[in-house]
Amino acid sequence: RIFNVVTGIIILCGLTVPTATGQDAPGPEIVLTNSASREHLDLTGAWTYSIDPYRDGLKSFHGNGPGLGHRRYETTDVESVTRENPTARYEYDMRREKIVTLPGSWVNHAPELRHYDGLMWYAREFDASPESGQRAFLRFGAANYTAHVYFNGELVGRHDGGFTPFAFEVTDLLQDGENLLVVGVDAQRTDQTVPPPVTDWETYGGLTRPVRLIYTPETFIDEARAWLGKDGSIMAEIALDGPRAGGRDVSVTIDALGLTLDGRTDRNGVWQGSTPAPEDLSLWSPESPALYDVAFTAGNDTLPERIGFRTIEASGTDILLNGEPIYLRGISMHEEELGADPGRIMTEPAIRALLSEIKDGLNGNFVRLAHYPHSELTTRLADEMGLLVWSEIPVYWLIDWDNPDTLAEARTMLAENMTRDMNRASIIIWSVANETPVGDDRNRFLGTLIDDVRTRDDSRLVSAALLTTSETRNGTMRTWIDDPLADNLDILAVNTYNGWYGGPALDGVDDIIWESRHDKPMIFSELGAGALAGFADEEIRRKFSESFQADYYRATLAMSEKIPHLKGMSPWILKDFRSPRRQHPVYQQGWNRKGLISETGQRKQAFYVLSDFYRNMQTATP
Ligand code: GCB
Repeated sequence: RIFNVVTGIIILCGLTVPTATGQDAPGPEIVLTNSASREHLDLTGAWTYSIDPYRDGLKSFHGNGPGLGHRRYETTDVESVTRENPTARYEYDMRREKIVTLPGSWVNHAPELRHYDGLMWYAREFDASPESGQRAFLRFGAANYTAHVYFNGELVGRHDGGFTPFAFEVTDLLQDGENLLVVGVDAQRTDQTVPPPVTDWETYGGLTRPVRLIYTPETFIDEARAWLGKDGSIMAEIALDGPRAGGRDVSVTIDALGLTLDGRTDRNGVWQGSTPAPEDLSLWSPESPALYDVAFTAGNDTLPERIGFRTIEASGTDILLNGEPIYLRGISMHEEELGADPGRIMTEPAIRALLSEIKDGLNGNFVRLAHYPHSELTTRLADEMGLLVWSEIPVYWLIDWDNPDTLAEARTMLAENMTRDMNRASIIIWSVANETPVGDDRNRFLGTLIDDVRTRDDSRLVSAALLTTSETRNGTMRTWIDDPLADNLDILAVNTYNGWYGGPALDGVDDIIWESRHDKPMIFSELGAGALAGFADEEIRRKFSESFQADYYRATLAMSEKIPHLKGMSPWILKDFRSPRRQHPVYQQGWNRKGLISETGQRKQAFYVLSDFYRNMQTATP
């Protein structure tokens, strides 16, 4: 709904209208902006689980269609039924299964589940006491990868994609008293999914983010957004859901600025308005991450938010934050907490620990959240702590480019990610892909995603991590971007590993010539080398030693200083992360070792090289 409003604004202002493909962009039916602020029942905590490698819980006994398989989602109390009827036969009993604490990934439930890639059933009983006139929604922060959601024995919905939120209405199924929620979570990816099966990170199947039963009034604010427009106005939009969504009075209030906007929704339940920003507005920036309490109101429903106001633009080869050139002093990060045995359990302290290493340890102002949408808590903390964010969807390496279902999945994922985080000032870049080889089908696929971003949001930049083309003549290597997508992106981003994966020896890296063939800012979305923490190897300085990694950083940073159009970087990567494809028995043992800190947080030599580089840069250009 809000999506159409943005298109409307664009047309009114007479700006370029995105292509038709963008206008069909699928959005989530229910967004539930800032759902954590609503009255809710927190369903994190104890759940039972049961593996189902043959997925027969979803099929008939012989596996050929729906029917009487081992249906773990039924409400039957197996124990009491079998006590009364001794001939009854059940080969499952979710109420008596093993217990785990969710959210989390099943890699931590039991050692034999580390590489389990099938269907897992989770069940949770809870008591509810809904009030009349209230609506109820089951809202999942993320389920990796496919979720089949059953409530009180009924299928209420299915969701594909492991990193974005989804919600199903259960108002009519919710009982006063005991309720049973069962979710089948299937971690398997296929060649048609986003991402495909082959990546370079741990899959972490499971219910990895909070599950909540959310209560709303009958007509409620489903989407609400406020931001600083390019013309300096505070813009706001509200979309209502419910029987009285149309023609309803709505308002947006920012007490600290003494500002109220109000109006009435159209017949689709949508309203948008704007007002010149007051002179005393403090702009959001990494140095001063000012956030305002904003209250959105519609009838008896009020939704609070904390919102920062800033502008971001690309101008020539510059990136302008609030109109001033900025260099992105960044690092990349996977969604994996510190510790010897992580399970993608991103609590607030766990996220804070990682983001503090970037902000305070590395003197950074930017984080690339690779390679998929991270927890909504992460982007909220980035707002609060003052870190600019690159937010990405897992269109990674090889995708089934000409498959319409795969494209639909990527578009839905993009829409879910964007609608979730529209109020995060920290997010300045939506990225649509990582390292995807140029080709007609791929160009079309990514072109559609770029159109979707632009249609939905003109207050941020769009990018993708691209591959480069190189040529070596007379010992000199020249590199440039030869990708038709570049014309369509605001920021050009490239992953570069010269001196680690190919390219010249380290002492030749800073001689590489980077040509600019587009009048646009470029960033290094990745650069990096592996090192086992504690393996210094000062004399030989071989690959996987801390000294090699530190030399690699010195050489690559020296190279970076010779590229005038380079306006930032997010080296690969903050922390060593689990990757099943990294199996060197001495140096890796199942971990990608390109972290600047080890999995337990031990800083490697290269950490200090980058930290010093960023500190000097900060002093030179505050
Ligand atoms: C890349 C990928 C990243 C990998 C990294 C590596 O280019 O984008 O996902 O983990 O290289 O370590 O090889």
